[in-house]
Order: sequence, then structure tokens, then C-alpha cells
Amino acid sequence: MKAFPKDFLWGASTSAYQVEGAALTHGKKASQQDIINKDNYQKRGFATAEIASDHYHHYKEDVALMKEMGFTAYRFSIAWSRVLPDGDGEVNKEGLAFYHNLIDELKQAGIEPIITLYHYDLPWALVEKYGGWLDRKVVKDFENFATIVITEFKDKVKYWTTINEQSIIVQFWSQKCYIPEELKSKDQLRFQINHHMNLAHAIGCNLVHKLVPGGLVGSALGYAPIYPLTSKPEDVMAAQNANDLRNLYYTDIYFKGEYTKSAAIYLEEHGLAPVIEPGDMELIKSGTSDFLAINYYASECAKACPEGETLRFAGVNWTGVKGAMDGHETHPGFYKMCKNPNLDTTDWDWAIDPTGMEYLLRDLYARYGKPLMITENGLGAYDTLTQDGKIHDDYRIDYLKKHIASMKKAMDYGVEVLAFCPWSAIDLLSTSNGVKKRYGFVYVDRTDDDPKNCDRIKKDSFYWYQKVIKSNGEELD
Ligand code: BGP
Repeated sequence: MKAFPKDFLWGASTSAYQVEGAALTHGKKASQQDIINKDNYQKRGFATAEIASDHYHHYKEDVALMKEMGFTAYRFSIAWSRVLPDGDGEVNKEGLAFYHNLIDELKQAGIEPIITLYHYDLPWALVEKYGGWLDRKVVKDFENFATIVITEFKDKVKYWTTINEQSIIVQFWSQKCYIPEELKSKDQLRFQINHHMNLAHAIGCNLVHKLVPGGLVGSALGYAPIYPLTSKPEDVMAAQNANDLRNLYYTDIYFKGEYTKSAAIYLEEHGLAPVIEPGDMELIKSGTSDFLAINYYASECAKACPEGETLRFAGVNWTGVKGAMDGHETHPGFYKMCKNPNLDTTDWDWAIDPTGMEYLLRDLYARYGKPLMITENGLGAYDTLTQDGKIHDDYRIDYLKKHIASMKKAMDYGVEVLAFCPWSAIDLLSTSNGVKKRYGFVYVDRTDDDPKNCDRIKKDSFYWYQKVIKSNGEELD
């Protein structure tokens, strides 16, 4: 086995609303996630984003923990409503100061910041004003927000990602965006939102290229390789259809500036295609990506689907009881997603598939030849704090170890991978399952109902990852 490159970036990720807290204080106003999560708390008992992991008040301690683990990178997002509480208009100086302090703290610790401009948390004011991402007006407002942030941090930050997980936003749109009840059946709007995000992404790329000396930019995409359920040709074809609509439909935009033809035709024929205005595709084509950031947790499986079935998007497991997933994405005549009988899953039904990491990296690199980075990967699990204050998360170590080894295999076959930033640096609020589903190297002592003091406790995986980084990936055991 060859060694990891000397300048390989090791770190982890978080996102603003999932970790920061201080959601409605220090000049910040609500984002759509504050509203969505309040609803989740009432319906399902999941914590809100109001305190989350209270990173806003613990950031120094958190960066010190990252330094102790040996991080050389940290990927996080900027909360739009902390910078521009009303989405546009007045800048909240205290908000910008928070991110300056965080970035300075990281740099002093030798940690390279990787910024995500947008991670699900649109200012609520823009939802009230015109419906948020549903309206094209949001693209102009994104441009204004991105210009402010990029100009502010251009001398401190080299790596930028634009929009987090457009593919996941299409699948789970009413968790990731506030969608009024009466629009929830209008599935075409999922792809319209995505089209607006493609415009915003291109603008973000152009801004980084214009404003940041030596800056590099790309999208952060939720990506699941897709296997056919069987070797029957119709299942293999279905897996190709699913790959076209769920994966290439995004990556072809980022790297070629065009919608994947087969997927676009399928959407057109089923009344799901976005409205594209004159000039849109030229703008999209102009915003070239330097790399692609990938969030990989689980592979997916597809089978043939007869025309007569009913259209639906991906299911969710709300309870954390294996097998409770409430359905599978179905596109009549194109494909239907299904459980892969060959893979074990997490308690939330996400297939555990280290080989998928090598498979997707090699596939993407062969298609586009652009550098890749892992900005999310990890195991959501129930962790137990023992009487003597320990967390023995050997299951997480096992998951990460196998995924790093698989990423390394892809690199040994020539794939250029810049960074490994798994999810998540510390425990935080899950997008769909409260705080009891944990991902971090650092345990945050709180429950869904009680934020307590959010004390930080190092898990076994903390010490394991420290060794991995110290040996530059050589010591995985
Ligand atoms: C990705 C998101 C993250 C994150 C992660 C785990 O889709 O980018 O924000 O939370 O998935 O998902 P969950 O929180 O639903 O377990």
C-alpha cells in the first residue's frame, strides 16, 4: 500500500444549525430549520436547533479538541441568518465576528477551514417574503449573501463548497426546506428548487474564482452509488436510470453545465421538469467546479418498476428501529429503490457499505477526472455514556476504518482525493432524528428534551482517529 499524500487533509464536518445553537440570539434571527425543527419537536420529540450542541459558546473548546485529535481541516457552514438576519439588508456584525473568531482559532491550531455557504438553513424571513427556494428571487439574495461572506473571508479561506446536498434536498424537500402543506403534492417543485440551486451554485463558483486568490470551489453532494437488485437486465437498466436521475443529474451540471439527457427526458415526460429561463444554462455552464465534495453514508439498490406504480420519493426511518423505513422512492417505468439483501444496515436503515466508497470514487473520477474530497461519511448510532464517563463506540471505529481503507484503495488506483472529513466532529442535531442519533468523535452530553450543559466527553473513536491522523492513515487498527 502506498502512503497517503503528505498534504492530505484529515478532519471532520458539522453544519451551522445542527451544532451552533444561539439560534435566536446575538443578532441571529430564525432560519427555516428553526421552524421545521420546532415542528419536529412537537411531533416527534426531537430537539430543536435553539441550543443544538451550543458550539456558539463552546467553539474554543471544540477547536481545542479538534487540535488534540490532530485535525488539519474542518468543514462547517455559515448560517445565512446569522450574517443577514432578514436574509437581505443589514449585516449582523456580531455574526460575522463569530465566524472570524472561529476561523482565526482554527488557523492558529493549524486547521484549514472548508466553508459550506448553504446547509439547509435559509433565513425564515425569505420564506415569509416569497416562499424561499421555491421562487427565483432567492438566487439574487443568495448572490448577495455569498458575495458578503466570500469577500469577508477570502484571505483566510481557500476551500469553499456552495450548496449542501441538492440531491438530498430533492428527495426530502419538506425536511430540508419549508414547504407549505398545500404544495407538498406538487413534486415538480422539487426540481424547480434544485434548478434555482444550480443557478446559485454557479454564481457561488464564479464568485470564488473572482474574489478568492487561489480559491477552490465545488458543490457538496449527497451521493449514493446504486446497485441493481439482481443481474436481470431490467434491474441493471433500472439501476442505470436511478444513477442518471439521483446522481449524474447533479454531477453533470457541476462538471459539464448540462442536465443528464435521460433524466431530463424522464422528468419532462412525467411533468416533473423544472422551468428553465433563457440564459439559465449559460450561467450554469459558466460556474465551473474545481472539485466535488462528497457526502457518502450508504449505497442504494434499485430494481425495475412497472409503469402502473405510484410516484413517490425516498422514505425515512423516524424511529431508529431497524426496518421502520416508511417506503422507497418509486419512479414508474424508470426504477424503484429497494433494500439491498446483501448489506447490513444502521438502526435507521442506512446500508453499511465500505466498498461503495471505492466504487463511487473510481466511478466519479473516471467520468470527470476532477479531484474529490469526502466531506461527510459516518455512522449514526445510539451511544451509551458509561458510569465512569466513557463512550465505547467500537462500531463507529469499525465503520470509519473500513471506509478509510476503501477510499485508500481508490486512491491507490489513481483517484485524487484531497480530504477526509467524516460526519461529525462532535455530536450534533440530526437532520431527521434528533440528538439521540449520534455521529461525533466527541460526545455532547444532552438529550432531546434536556440540553443540560452540553459537556464535551471524548469517545473511544476520538483516540482512535487521533492515531489515524498521527500516522497519516497508516495505522487504522
Ligand atoms: C447529510 C447532511 C447532514 C447530516 C447527515 C446525517 O445528509 O448533510 O446535515 O445530518 O446527512 O443525516 P441525519 O442527520 O439525518 O442522520
